[in-house]
Amino acid sequence: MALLSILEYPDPRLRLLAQPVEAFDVSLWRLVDDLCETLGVSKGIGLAAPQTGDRRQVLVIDLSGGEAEPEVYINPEILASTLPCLVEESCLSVPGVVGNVVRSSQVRVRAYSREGKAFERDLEGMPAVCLQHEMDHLVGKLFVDRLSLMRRLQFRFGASARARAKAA
Ligand code: GNR
Ligand code: NI
Repeated sequence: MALLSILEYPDPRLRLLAQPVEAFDVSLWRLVDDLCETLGVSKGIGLAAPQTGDRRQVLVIDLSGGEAEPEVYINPEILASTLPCLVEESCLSVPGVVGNVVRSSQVRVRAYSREGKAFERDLEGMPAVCLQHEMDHLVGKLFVDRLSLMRRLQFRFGASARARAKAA
């Protein structure tokens, strides 16, 4: 197992489209283990492979605070979703920023386990929100893209001011 480093905004690799996993082999199992270990020390509730520079459709979720094994979702697809709600989110790849985004409060997801077995699961509340946040990472989307116009402008202004301060 190894700790992976987490890419941060504005790293362009966070914007790439992840590819479906085709081989359920030791390289995949190593990635899953490393994502779980990295999630464990990061204090996050979820982590997606593209946040570590890996372009496979793999994500892990742990809302137990490290008490349970993280849930693993490979090649996830949302089959149905209901009831939009407003949730305050943060992201390990956008440190220091929080903001409200609209998400579905219930989703039905289909995915593969690390052994390559397909499963379907109904999620509600924070697990549902976290899954949607992680699935966004698989298509190069960040929660800051979903903020209100005003909040997004505040974020962009702050980000460009920080970049200028760093360059100076
Ligand atoms: O740790 C995280 N907290 C969080 C809070 C609200 C909604 C989504 C999240 S996911 C985030 C970890 C992360 O960046 N995963 O990609
Ligand atoms: Ni994130």
